[in-house]
Amino acid sequence: MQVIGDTLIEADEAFEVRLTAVQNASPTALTGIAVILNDDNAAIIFANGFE
Ligand SMILES: [Ca+2]
Repeated sequence: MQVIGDTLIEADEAFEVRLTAVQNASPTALTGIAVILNDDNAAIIFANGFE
């Protein structure tokens, strides 16, 4: 699966993939959950006099 990255700070996102009516294999149905973790960080800016 291709992931197109960006630099926006976003919440983690999840989606579910269901395989049904699988033939010639078992189990015949599968469910998986994928999570896209945010990998962007907020910049921390220090103003004079603050740390
Ligand atoms: Ca992002």
